[in-house]
Amino acid sequence: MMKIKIFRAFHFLLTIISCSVSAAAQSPAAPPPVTAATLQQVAASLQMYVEKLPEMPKLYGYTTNPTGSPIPANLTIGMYETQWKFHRNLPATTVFAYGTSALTATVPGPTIEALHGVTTYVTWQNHLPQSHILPFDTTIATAIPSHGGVPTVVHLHGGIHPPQSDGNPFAWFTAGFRDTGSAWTESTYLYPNVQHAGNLWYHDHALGLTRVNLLAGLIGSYVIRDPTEDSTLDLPRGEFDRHLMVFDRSFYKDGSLYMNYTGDNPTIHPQWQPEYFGDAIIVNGKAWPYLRVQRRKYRFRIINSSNARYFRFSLTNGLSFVQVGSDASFLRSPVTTRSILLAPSEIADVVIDFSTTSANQSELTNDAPFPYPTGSAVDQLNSKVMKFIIIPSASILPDKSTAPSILKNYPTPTTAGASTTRYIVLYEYESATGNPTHLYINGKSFFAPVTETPKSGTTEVWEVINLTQDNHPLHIHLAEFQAIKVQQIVDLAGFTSCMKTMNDAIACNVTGHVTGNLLSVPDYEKTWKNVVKIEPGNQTTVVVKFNLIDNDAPYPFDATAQPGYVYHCHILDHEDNEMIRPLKLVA
Ligand SMILES: *[C@@H]1O[C@H](CO)[C@@H](O)[C@H](O)[C@H]1NC(C)=O
Ligand SMILES: *[C@@H]1O[C@H](CO)[C@@H](O)[C@H](O)[C@H]1NC(C)=O
Ligand SMILES: *[C@@H]1O[C@H](CO)[C@@H](O)[C@H](O)[C@H]1NC(C)=O
Ligand SMILES: *[C@@H]1O[C@H](CO)[C@@H](O)[C@H](O)[C@H]1NC(C)=O
Ligand SMILES: *[C@@H]1O[C@H](CO)[C@@H](O)[C@H](O)[C@H]1NC(C)=O
Ligand SMILES: *[C@@H]1O[C@H](CO)[C@@H](O)[C@H](O)[C@H]1NC(C)=O
Ligand SMILES: CC(=O)N[C@H]1CO[C@H](CO)[C@@H](O)[C@@H]1O
Ligand SMILES: [Cu+2]
Repeated sequence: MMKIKIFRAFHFLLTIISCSVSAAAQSPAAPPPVTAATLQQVAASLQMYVEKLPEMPKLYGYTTNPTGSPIPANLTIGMYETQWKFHRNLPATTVFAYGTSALTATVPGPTIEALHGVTTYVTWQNHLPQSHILPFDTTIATAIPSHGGVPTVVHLHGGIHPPQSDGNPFAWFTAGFRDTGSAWTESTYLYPNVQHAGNLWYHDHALGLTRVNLLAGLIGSYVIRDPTEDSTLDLPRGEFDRHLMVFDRSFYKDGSLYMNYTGDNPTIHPQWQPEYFGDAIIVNGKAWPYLRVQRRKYRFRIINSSNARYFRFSLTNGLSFVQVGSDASFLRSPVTTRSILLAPSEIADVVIDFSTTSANQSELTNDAPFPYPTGSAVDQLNSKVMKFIIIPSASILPDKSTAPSILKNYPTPTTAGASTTRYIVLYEYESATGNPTHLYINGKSFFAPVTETPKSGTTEVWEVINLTQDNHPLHIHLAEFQAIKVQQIVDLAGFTSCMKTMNDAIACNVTGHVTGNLLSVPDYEKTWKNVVKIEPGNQTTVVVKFNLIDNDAPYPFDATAQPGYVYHCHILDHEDNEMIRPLKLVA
């Protein structure tokens, strides 16, 4: 009890401190102002499809003992300031990158290959300089070290691991651990990899700096493989199984990363903007790359690591996606689709069969408006992602891979047996001029005492209601979850105005209002996930499991320990401005 109190008092202190430090003392000096037209010109000057798609370096999260059995590995991964060339027409750019040395650090960072059932230990080290390369905003709750440096903390997105290894926003640290946040306890993180095979990614999660640190380059992918699944499923493997980490960035003429130094509500927040959109689409660290493929099946694990851009992908020349999995898990059966909508931080695991076209190339395109779903239409730049060049058939190796009709039978999500139903309501607040000032969940700041305290080992139902104009990707740490129902809210205006005064779903007669049309959950989202999209003006019913989904087994570690977990919107600009709440499991 005592410990919790100290922890909270410290958070409070931290906010006070952060508000009293002037932004100029911490944020880098602003470069000369630049217009949106110039940024677009720079992006437009990057010739499409001339950069080869990089494959990021691999690090193995396991090793073998003398008898050949897999055993845990100890990795050390650093964060470095380095130079990265996003395109041959662009000067090298200063970035923050993960890697095993300053020379080998990449954007995105190395792909960590983990094995189901074998623990991976990672010692995360911060080698970043005294000052940030991008602007940030100390009027939102932000980690501020007393001795300078860039606060960082790594979260393995989708990982089922103890709270001490979760990368709590308050567990940040600077170079050499000179300063640490109030929840910092250890430098080596433990990832048990007890969950089924799936697609994860790691990224920074420092308080109030997540959007900035990811924009600077602190992202990487992590895959859990299960040899039994590999042998029973026969999906494309080896060089035919690739990661595509997609994000958007804008650049100044000198090649440096662009982020707006002026907030859209500068008297309240000098720098914060509700969403970042870049003009250039980057895949595995290169703008609009190409990949030479054989006329056969490939598996692509597509990760949207944009700050705020949704992508709706399609392929030209008649190709389809055969979606086999999402972020957390396989689908029960493959779903063939011409287009896939990915929210920030969502992952699609797809097979593309290049033998089903006679064309010699196919473009991966995007047509999602931004912000999604009511924002601007894409233009000729951000409507393109990358190109596949299909090499002449003479060089095909026999392709025996398949996307079998039954991939995996996970338990079906059900509300029966749920221990608790919670209403999770998303709010956006605006200034008198109608510009967003901050976003809250359940009308509460991140610093308000914890209200979500699920019992470890149980299943809950979360009724998620969006009272904002945007679609928000909801991410719950530790849990795996699945949307089972989306229903429109009738008399939305009346319900919203009641909620804005009372902030109490039951008192505002939520069940009387959630009586509108049912929307279908797309087939390719009917699986256990780490992120679900929350439609505006609708209630989304989400089954949330706080145990291992395969067999309902309890977590093999103490999930109730300090500092607990968090759940939040995965639009990073929203998360940083408090669309985030603590999540504390109890025994
Ligand atoms: C990893 O570190 C642990 C604890 O320090 C140690 O017991 C283990 O032997 C190490 N594993 C390898 C492969 O070095
Ligand atoms: C930066 O944000 C300010 C405030 O919203 C806006 O006026 C300006 O046009 C933005 N700059 C660019 C290049 O978009
Ligand atoms: C990528 O993720 C961002 C934020 O997490 C989201 O805004 C964007 O829509 C996503 N894009 C795609 C293509 O999924
Ligand atoms: C691909 O096909 C187009 C039109 O059929 C042709 O113009 C082009 O030269 C071909 N490219 C390659 C690389 O074979
Ligand atoms: C809740 O709303 C429904 C539908 O508008 C209405 O029929 C019902 O009387 C309301 N219940 C209360 C307690 O206000
Ligand atoms: C619910 O979501 C659907 C799909 O995005 C949208 O068409 C509809 O307008 C939403 N309902 C309300 C009341 O906003
Ligand atoms: C697109 C959409 O329907 N957005 C709605 C989200 O919820 C708010 C408040 O309830 C509505 O005003 C928006 O129209
Ligand atoms: Cu959001």
